[in-house]
Amino acid sequence: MSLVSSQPGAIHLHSPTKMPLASGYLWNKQMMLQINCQGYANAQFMQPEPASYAGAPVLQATTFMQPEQPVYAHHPGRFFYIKDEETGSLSSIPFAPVKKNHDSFTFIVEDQTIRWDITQDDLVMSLQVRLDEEKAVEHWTLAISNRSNQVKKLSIYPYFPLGYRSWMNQSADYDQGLQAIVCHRVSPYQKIDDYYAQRDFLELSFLMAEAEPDSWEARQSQFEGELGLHAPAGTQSALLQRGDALYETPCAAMQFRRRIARGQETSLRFSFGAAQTMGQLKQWSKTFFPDASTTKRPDFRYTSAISKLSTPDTAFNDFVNLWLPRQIQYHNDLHRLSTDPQTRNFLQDSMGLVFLDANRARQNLLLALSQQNPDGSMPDGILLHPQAQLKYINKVPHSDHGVWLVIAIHCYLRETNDFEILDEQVVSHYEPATSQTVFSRVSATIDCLASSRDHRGLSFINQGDWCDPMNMVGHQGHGVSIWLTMATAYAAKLWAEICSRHGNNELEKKYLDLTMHCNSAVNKHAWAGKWYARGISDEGRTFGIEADTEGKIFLNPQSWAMLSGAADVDQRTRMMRSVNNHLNTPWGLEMLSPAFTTMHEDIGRVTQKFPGTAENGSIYNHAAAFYVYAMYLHDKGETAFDGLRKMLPADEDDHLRRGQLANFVPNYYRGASQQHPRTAGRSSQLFHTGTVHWYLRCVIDGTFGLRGHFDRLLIQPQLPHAWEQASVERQFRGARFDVSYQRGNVGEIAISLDGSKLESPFIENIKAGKRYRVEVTLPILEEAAHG
Ligand code: CEZ
Repeated sequence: MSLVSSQPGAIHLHSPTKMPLASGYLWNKQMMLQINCQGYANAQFMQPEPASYAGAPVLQATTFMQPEQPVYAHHPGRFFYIKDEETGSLSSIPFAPVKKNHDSFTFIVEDQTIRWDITQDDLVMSLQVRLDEEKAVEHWTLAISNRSNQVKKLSIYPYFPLGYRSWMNQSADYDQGLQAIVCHRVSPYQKIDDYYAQRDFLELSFLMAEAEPDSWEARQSQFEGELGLHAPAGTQSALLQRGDALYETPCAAMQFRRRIARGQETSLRFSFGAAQTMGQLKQWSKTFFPDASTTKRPDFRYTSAISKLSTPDTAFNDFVNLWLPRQIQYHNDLHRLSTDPQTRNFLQDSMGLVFLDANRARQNLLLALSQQNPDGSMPDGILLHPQAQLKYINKVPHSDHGVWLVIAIHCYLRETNDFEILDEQVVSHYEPATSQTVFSRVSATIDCLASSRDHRGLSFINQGDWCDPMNMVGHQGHGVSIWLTMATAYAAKLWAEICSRHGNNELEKKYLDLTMHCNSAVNKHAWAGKWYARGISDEGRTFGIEADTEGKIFLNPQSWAMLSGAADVDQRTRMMRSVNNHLNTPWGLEMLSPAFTTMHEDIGRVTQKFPGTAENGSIYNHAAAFYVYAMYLHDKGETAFDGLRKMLPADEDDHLRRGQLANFVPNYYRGASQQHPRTAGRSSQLFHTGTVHWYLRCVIDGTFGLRGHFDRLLIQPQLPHAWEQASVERQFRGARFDVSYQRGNVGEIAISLDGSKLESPFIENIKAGKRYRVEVTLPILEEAAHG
């Protein structure tokens, strides 16, 4: 059997050990659960800052979600031990902690459930988890049927470790009335103010069972004993010992003794999560285990403006039909588990949201604008909650946030044509509150970007731009970012287009001039012959050039020179060649190369990251997506699609190398492929990434060429040449377009709308509610990737 197989809406992995970190994630508006094929899990809920109801057995540092987190023997997870009472043999599902090989194993990730189908010793076991619709609660079902010729006498033990809950107060015990292990904690604090802030926290963790258990254990050390989790003491005796945890590490373990006759099935249901009070748990217990018929929920909750893809590349179809809009929605629901998303992230999330829920995107844009600084610049983070504060990276001043405002609004307008938004008054959330229109606020943002440039016309980088850890290029106030200068040029170009459509030709000219100035400044100071440099340090050192021994070439300035229009045809050709020679790998494009191996005090923290991880020369998919977008804008569809495709695992070897499934685009894959070939291609496993929003734009605007153009739809596809045909459904301005593509004997693309040939690539006079049929015939062409 192949290692990985998929069908619309589900990806199956048939081994628990070949890709041990392969995982799925589920979320609702309050929480996120990531669980891997072996059963190790990370769950967090928002109250309003991230919190947990089960965690590590030691004090944990609070931080944002990190890539490449390892699992360890006592890692939190959801485990079920199965003991054959007659033979005494012990195994566990999904796989950990016993890690005994099953006769068959399938890990199945779906939109709303994560499941395992496992067979072992004539037992057919099916385990599944889904989340509550709104609460921070997981609902688990385990069904076991007996295919042997004898009665099976089993003890089934759910074992849900809770971890070290608090240094002030933690305890756990079984509650008879609730049929639940309930763990109490007091979240540690020292300041009195925090007492009031934390008073309403969900401090209870619970594992509730539908059926009454035969026994239980709430004290972790008593459950585990001395032999370790693969042979816990609790499972060695006939019954669990019903221990409580009194300021001792708690756990939630239960025992169910079941005799399963031949051909019969037994099933158990559990709910696991966080609650505030015992009274609340009592209430909830009545609703947690409804009839199976009422728990059915529709599949495919997430669709975007482009759906029902049918192309020869089925994994790509599945990704764009489901997993991609799903990941975009996740970002917009939980904002990377933060209450103060970085402004650039929030705005790019809104950009993706334009294609899922344009109204919500609109509200988000207005919210971001209401937090604009009085000088017109955008703040480092957007506060989503009255108590939210700027934290972590948002305490470090970055220079680029305004750029993303313009990009997101431009994208919103192209898709919706909602020019009324420009006249909306936005009241600032600062005192004294001022009211200004969206139009004047966005203009002020660009003016601010324009004035944050030096005498050469290059943009000051401050303590970072898009690249957070590039914090020491300009911390003394002189260093500049070539990328940001280009991004400013690009933003000004987009805004000029809006000004012109808004009837303001004076401003249109002003912003086109700004674009021109920025572009000529980068051409004068940063074109290095074969590519553009990345920046100029406080001391005036230009870096990201051939003469550097490491960090010679950065991807972002090349991509954005193509977006901003700084690069002419000759420069584009040279850059693309350089990108291909220096940055291309089988897993995508590296962000820079060679990766830094030592601290460069005039560049900063990025050079201290391990070579080939994160911003230090990994295949950072967000950066790769900018390049793909630039390729589509310059009609390099083949190279562009190659970039998109490489963001996902393909064949079996590729899955093994990356170690993750195609259910999300990760933040990065390991790069530095020349320096560290052994680890190159390995997934970061982190599904927080701005890549997804650009990915969807690339697919809509580029691959299928169904680009919103204010009141019109522009048809300009760049299908991969290997595709003979394809079809897709596009929603645009309330109308539905059934679009089919095929190759034929035509010199150039021919389009027909409801059977009549279109003379221009635009579809106009679109009527909401109407269904259109679009047929596109494409010429048979050859263009080599990375040509
Ligand atoms: O955070 C991302 C940011 O969320 O890094 C991107 C940036 O554009 C995104 O807005 C590139 O720098 O501080 C660090 O060193 C972290 O590595 C962050 O830069 C990084 C996080 O790992 C999340 O991906």
